[in-house]
Amino acid sequence: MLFKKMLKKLISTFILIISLLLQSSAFANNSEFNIWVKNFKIEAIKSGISKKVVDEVLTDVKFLPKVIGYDRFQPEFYEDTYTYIKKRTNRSKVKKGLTLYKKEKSIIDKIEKEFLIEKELLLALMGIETNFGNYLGKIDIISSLSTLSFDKRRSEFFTKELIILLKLVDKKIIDKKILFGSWAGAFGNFQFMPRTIQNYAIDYNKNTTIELKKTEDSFASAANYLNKIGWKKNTPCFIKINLNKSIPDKYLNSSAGNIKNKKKVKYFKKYIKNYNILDIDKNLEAAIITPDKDIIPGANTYTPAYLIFDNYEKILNWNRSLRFALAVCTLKENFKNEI
Ligand SMILES: [Ca+2]
Repeated sequence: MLFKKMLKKLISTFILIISLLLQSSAFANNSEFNIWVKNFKIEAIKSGISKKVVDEVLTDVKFLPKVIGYDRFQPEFYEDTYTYIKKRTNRSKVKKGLTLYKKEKSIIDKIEKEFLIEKELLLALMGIETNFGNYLGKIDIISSLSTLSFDKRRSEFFTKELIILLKLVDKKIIDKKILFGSWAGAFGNFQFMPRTIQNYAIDYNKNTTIELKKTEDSFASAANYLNKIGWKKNTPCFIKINLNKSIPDKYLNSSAGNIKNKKKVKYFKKYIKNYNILDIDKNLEAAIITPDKDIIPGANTYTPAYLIFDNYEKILNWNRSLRFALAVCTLKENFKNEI
């Protein structure tokens, strides 16, 4: 009994000490953060942004500990490829996309023609990024970008993004009132980072600001981005294959960082069981990916496997994840069968 009491007391003392420590580190962080904000403002003004905008936008800037939490502790659990794709390309997602398409048909069709990007691809990207505008993110991205710039881990990258964003606000291209999005600073229907906005976003309806939470500007900006990075309309993205175990390991890509060993499809003939029934131009350049290999513990090395083409790599440009690109192209095909 006495021991239990002592243990209880010990635990509550321990919790008290931990919370005091956390509080004091938050205080320390806050005061250091305030110094960082002060210095950052000077740098921002030096880089040509007006003092008025710098002061206005950064008035309520806050250090957001939860953003550091997301940055440090991104879950290392990976769903296997089939589960990942299935979850993101299901029937209800297709239905939701079709409803949006019916509502905005004339504008989406116009953008498809003008930028030579399939409407199905645009719908697929919006569906996977934000579930058609339903998950736009609610974090004040001035604070999240500032927190990540203040933090040492990727300070340089996020400081540049924050400066770009302030410049866009200063030029009145982006309205500071709409700057709510993901913890990493992406926002809008297609989750653009500031640099992507600067390089590819457009004011399609010509009302002087780029509204990435509205259909016209967001669809045109996404289509412009895909066009500029070289997506080719009506050419393939990927095709599923059944591999022979005789295939040398070097041809199996399982990381999105650097796709290697690209060859013409026909070069891989002896390694692909279903080669003769593949409905694809055998002279196309392709690489083989096996996304579960090395990532899912105990996964079969040879399944699932896909031949991927140039277009697939364009989607990797958008987001460097093998599964993401597979899901986008799968959802695109699901739409194709319905529109
Ligand atoms: Ca506009």
